Amino acid sequence: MDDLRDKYLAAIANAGDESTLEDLRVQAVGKKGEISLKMRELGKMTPEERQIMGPKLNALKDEINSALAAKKQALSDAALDERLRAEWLDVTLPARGRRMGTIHPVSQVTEEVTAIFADMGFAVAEGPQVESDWHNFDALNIPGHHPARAEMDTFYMHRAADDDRPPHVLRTHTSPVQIRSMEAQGAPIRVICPGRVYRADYDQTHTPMFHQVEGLAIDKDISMANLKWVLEEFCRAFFEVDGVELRFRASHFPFTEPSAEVDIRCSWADGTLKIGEGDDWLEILGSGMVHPKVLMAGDIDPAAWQGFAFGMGIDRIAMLKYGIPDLRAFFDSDLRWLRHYGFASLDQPTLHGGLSR
Ligand code: 2NL
Repeated sequence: MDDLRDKYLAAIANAGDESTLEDLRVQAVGKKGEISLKMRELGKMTPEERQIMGPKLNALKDEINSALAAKKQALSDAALDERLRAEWLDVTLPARGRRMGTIHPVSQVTEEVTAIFADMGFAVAEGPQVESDWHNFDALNIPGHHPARAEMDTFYMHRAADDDRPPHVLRTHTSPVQIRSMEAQGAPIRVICPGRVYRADYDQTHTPMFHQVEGLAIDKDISMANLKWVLEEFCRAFFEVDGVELRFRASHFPFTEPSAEVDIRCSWADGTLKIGEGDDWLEILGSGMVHPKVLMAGDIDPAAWQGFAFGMGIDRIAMLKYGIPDLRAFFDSDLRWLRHYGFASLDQPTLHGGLSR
């Protein structure tokens, strides 16, 4: 029995893997293993011999089984240690930089403009890009013979030959969204409407789709003075110049009376544009007091209410603020351009954080 014990305990201690261990188990304590065969011999012994040998054999079997179990555990611990060594990973390392794309300057500037006007109490309104010609033109006091309606500027939707209703159009400005806002909520109202607009025009400075933001404020006693303050406040925040100077030039739009175009002071020294200093002026928006006929089209009584409206090109002010030279490149989806002029996706513009950080 001592020989058996020494033999198996040594073999178990030396086993290098689980299958060797399993072979040893079968040889020693398996059904036909050496110890099992010895146990069968108990039957041939005298009761006295059996009383001594029985417990000894059982103890040996237990000892071998626990040596097997302990070795098995040791082997699997060693295997796990080895695997942990091989698959070691420093979870404190920063993640590998994965390109997530960038925010398009048009989206960035739309967010910036929205944040500034939201701070002044303007809500954002959206509407359809395919409009009735009533919402796009008539409601804005643009008569049928007006050049803006001419075939060359406006994209008309297809109509069947036997359909004589007026055709729908791709909206040429976001004003129809404000008409719809007036119809839906009445006065008082303060909204801005950013979005895509379409005009049949393509050259250095025009693309057939571009972006516009318009604003509308209507109340009992809104005046041109409120318009000036709101636009100055906007330009100060957007261009990040404190002593911003604006120039209001008398102008004409069918939907406002009086109307003014707004220029901002700038310089072009060394071919680079600086906003807020110098002796030049740059046109940045159009504005005016909402024409009474337009209020009526929006179901608002012009005898009780009045207000101002303004409009500007988002693409254009994005180019001015961020020094982007070519408008047409905006819509080419060129990845190199997007990486160069795009904004970090997690860097949301906020007024308190500084819009263009
Ligand atoms: C420009 C000029 C302007 C408006 C847009 C407007 C809208 C309603 C009523 C009255 Cl519902 N006016 N919008 C007013 C003045 C100018 O845009 O140069 N845009 C790029």
